[in-house]
Amino acid sequence: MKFVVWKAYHLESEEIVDRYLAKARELVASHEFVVCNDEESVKREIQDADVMLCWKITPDVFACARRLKWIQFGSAGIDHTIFPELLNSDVILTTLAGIHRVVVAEHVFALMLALARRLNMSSVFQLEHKYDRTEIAATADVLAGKTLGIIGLGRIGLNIARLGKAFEMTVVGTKRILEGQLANIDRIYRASEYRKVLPLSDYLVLAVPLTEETRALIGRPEIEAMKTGAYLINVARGAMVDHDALADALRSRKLAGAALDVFPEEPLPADSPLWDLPNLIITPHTAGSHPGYADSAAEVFRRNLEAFISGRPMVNVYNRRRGY
Ligand code: OXD
Repeated sequence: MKFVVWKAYHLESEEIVDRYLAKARELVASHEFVVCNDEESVKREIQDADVMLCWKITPDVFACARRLKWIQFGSAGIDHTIFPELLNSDVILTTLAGIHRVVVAEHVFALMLALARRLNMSSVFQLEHKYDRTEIAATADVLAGKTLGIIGLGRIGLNIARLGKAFEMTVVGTKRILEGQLANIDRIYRASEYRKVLPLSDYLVLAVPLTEETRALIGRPEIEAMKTGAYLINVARGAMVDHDALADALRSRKLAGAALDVFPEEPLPADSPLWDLPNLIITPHTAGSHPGYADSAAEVFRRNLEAFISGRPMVNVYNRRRGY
């Protein structure tokens, strides 16, 4: 079999990606394994490849594939690289969904604590050598006793809920399929009822995949429905939030603060007004970054490789009907 790798568009460091690819190469030692860095070489090498490992594929590259059967993507979400020809093909698409569940939940709590404890204000003061307690002492708050609303109780959402309980928060959330009893959740709603979570939440976290149902999930009316003084944290996808409406709500203090790890356009353009909002924390799509990526990604690839070769069910298969 031939495996082709297109090493472009990844969110990890080169060193971490190289470690993942070295492990993947070992797993397919008896097969051909070709790593491409540029579009021209991948267009050539994909022609007779059976399997591709990549972070993104374009229609032009996909059009060159003659016998491709499986693509293992290097990210949890693949909304950025879905196009009709890929969707309508019978190539198996697998993702790394789930590998970020602990690190993203910890990132969410880092952001929530930073917002509650006004760490962004302290950081600005530190750069200015300014020892000023007044506003920080007057506005810093605690998480205990507050309500945490989680839109999307999937693998990441459930880990956020686990931490929420450790911080003595009330946890409410939404789930696409309601089945059985879920640990760490005080109240659960169907995905379509997510607006019920808005007025309950002191901290509202978006942790759903981007699909037609979740695009533009939080617009002006939804922000209006939130508690005055609440916080919004988005570690899902930028296209879910109306950023003009969010900026207005942060300026008027309808929302006390927000934290964004994802943006409709990445990198966030240098002239975006979001940069200048003092009550907004921006992280550059790093909620899932950690050194364990190489091992976790290679483990998903190993399981899928074994399943692919033996014809058993693979893990993290992209569901074309659900859109994730
Ligand atoms: C992903 C991510 O893997 O956003 O999809 O980090």
